[in-house]
Amino acid sequence: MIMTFRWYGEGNDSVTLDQIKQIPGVEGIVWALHNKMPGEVWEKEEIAEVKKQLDEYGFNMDVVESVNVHDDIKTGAPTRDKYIENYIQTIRNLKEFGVKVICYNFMPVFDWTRTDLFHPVGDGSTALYYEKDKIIDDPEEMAAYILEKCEGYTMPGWEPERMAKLKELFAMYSDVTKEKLWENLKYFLEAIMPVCHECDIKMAIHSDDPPWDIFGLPRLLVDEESVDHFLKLVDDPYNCLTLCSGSLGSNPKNNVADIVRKHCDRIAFAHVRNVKHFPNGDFSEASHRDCDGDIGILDIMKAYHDNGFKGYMRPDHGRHIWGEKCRPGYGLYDRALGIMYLLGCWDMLDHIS
Ligand code: DNO
Repeated sequence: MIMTFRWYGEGNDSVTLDQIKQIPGVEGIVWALHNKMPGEVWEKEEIAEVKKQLDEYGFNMDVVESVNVHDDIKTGAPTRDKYIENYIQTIRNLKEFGVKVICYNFMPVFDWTRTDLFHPVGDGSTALYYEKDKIIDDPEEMAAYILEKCEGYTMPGWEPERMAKLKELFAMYSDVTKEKLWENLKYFLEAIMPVCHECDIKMAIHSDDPPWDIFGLPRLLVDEESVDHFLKLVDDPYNCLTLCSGSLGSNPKNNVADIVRKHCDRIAFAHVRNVKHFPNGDFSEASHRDCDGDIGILDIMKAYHDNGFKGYMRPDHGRHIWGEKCRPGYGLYDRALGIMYLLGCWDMLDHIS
């Protein structure tokens, strides 16, 4: 297992590479060109700039999160091939710098969705929170509510410019059923798989978050059955998963450790975090410690270890603790604590096996 840490880039993150370097065990930075719009080619000079920064600290840049997929590809619009060509060019450019895994998602309109980005947890810290009743019928109202509450930070995919076009985006997806979305995903993957082989880059789809339809928009990777379906849809070793324990684990019916045991060889990238469920369907993010949440972090780590997981892992979101001002879910302190917990589990499993 190769431990990594997500970083939003120079001038775009409250956390510095210098700080990350001091967290034990981090080998690679999970990075992205955050100024790129979906569909744009990532140019070599831009990638080289990040490489230079990471090289200075001896971090690898093996995992990119995310090269976002253009809405025309997701909706299957006639113009999709042009954007697929651009995606292919980006894959080729990333290969030049040794990238091994591209994390992406195929969620319509919204990326991950929460209703409160700084929800008090009860011990003085705050965490990302999902209140079911806030996600009912009016996405515009919710977007306005979220943007107002996010203290100037944005969640990926929730950029104010994108939210300003919500009506247009919803219209684009109006006739995209779940079946159609699966077909469009298959079309996209089949078009890029030969290049992934040639470049030795794995495509690792991120689990949908939360793992159920929202605002009538279909979501695909929501449970064990849909993960099975996805892996069979394009049965190729380069068609992989970013298995996000917190995304899938938000549904109490999902057993993430079972999915790890079943598909470990197709998990290129593991996001590990914990979630606390409430009886009414709301959930709160929690510290990485097993007993602070409900999704069985210890079982999940054991499943990765038992199956000889060789891929990349990162602590996923953290709480906001000790008064830290940071991107929602992406501060330094709680993610550093998370890493130490995950490495503690891993070292112990190594030790006793
Ligand atoms: C949330 C992240 C997601 C992920 C994208 C991948 O914290 O895990 O935003 O990066 O869905 O495209």
